[in-house]
Amino acid sequence: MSTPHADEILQSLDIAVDSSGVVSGVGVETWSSSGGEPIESRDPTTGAVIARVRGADRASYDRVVDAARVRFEEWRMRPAPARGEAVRRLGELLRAHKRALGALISLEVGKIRSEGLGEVQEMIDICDFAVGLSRQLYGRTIASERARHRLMEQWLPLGPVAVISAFNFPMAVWSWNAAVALVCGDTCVWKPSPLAPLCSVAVHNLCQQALAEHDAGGALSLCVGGAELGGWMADDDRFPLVSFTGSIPAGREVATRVARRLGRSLLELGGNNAAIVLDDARLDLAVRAITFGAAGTAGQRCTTTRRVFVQRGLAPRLREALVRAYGSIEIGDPLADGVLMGPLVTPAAVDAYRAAVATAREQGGEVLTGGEVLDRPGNFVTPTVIAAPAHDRFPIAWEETFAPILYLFEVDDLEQAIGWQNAVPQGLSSAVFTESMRAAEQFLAACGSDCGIANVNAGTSGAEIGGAFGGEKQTGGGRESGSDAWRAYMRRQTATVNWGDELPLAQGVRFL
Ligand code: UN1
Repeated sequence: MSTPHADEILQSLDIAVDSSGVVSGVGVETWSSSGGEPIESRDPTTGAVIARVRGADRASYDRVVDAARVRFEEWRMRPAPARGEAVRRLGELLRAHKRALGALISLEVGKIRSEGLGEVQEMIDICDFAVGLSRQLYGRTIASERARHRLMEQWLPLGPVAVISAFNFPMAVWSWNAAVALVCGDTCVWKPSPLAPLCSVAVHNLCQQALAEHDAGGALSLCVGGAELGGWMADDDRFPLVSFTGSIPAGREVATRVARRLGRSLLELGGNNAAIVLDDARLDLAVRAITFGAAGTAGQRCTTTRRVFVQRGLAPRLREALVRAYGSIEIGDPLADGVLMGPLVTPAAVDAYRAAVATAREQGGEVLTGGEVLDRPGNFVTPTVIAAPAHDRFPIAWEETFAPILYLFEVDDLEQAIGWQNAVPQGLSSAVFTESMRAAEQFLAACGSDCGIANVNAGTSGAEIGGAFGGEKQTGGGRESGSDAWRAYMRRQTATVNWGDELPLAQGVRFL
């Protein structure tokens, strides 16, 4: 049933699989491991089923959410630095299991080894960040207009948070939410992508260990399932906040349902990220950044570089250099040495790739390299560069295809490049390559990139956790991970304390 290295990886993470290939549960209080249909985890490299994980039915889901609610009432009263200690322990366990967790990501979603390890590092980093944050949940004091009054703003825990994550970062995106939410005093219920249930079980097991050592069982729990489960969470008043990462259509559905009950949602949806390369750019930097940005993770990051706007003077050289760089990308088993690109996640993703390449050709694009589905087991395609006509006559480039397809446009100048870059519904990440200080500043100014992330001489993907991560327009407007993104997980309270003997009213109002 499973590929040879799969057993080894699962064993090293204490994931037990019974004789019928189903992962056996941990505690039902924290992991909704009964009732629902088993969900198959498939290895995208071979197409084989690795194991099956039981999904949550409604009754087990309700039990998990109730437990998260009960734990919240206790957790919110612990001092934040004490909550940080549990996150510190989780970070230690992630460090100790980094290699195996990275390999499991490669096995289940097809990331190359280095990127699987990078994803685990991202989790470790956010745990470190959250531990520090646990002593920095600052509010402000405000000068009161009334005598002998103190006016202050404080941040308080919000409640259980639903975290719905996508397959492409099957561990890290959850951790950006969970590590921060925990120190903020919230509990979390995680619905991972049904394409990556084993990654969630492995992480969940480590969470249980860390939480048990801090007498905090139930603060992090797991429910495995598909869209129906996501719908339960969106409609569930027990979650004041639903954090959703995924496609724009699914995000629209979740946000609408959460809004109907006047809940809060934190959205991290699709991107359609561009790199602008001006005539004076360092070609070597641009080529490396674009190749990693577009072909890395087989084009399956929300930050993947999907469009390049190159100024005419440099266009022939960039084209040639990109085709050469793409020629050196070894495709294959993501855990094998030297491989730089693994498979796409599912056969459906291969179909979407094939369809986009065909549409691009119909719309006047010329495939410079790639464009093929490999004739071998697994979901393998070749990384593709397509020379595109004018952006406004090439609608396929306005949408996000989650695959390694890069559209290359020639532009006259920076203004045209920025105009085309911003002319799509998504607004996540962006980059400019230039040696000109003025051009870089123009790109970062109000007339420049309209994205949540804007980089100079660095690619669109691979953001650090220290910054707030997220984007504008249909990307959803949410911010996760570093900076002050923690505020989304707390409620703000404005408090006025009168320590005098009088009761002056604000705005000088007189009454009684
Ligand atoms: C995503 O693809 O959903 O900036 C997140 C990056 C990573 C996160 C991507 N740190 O590419």
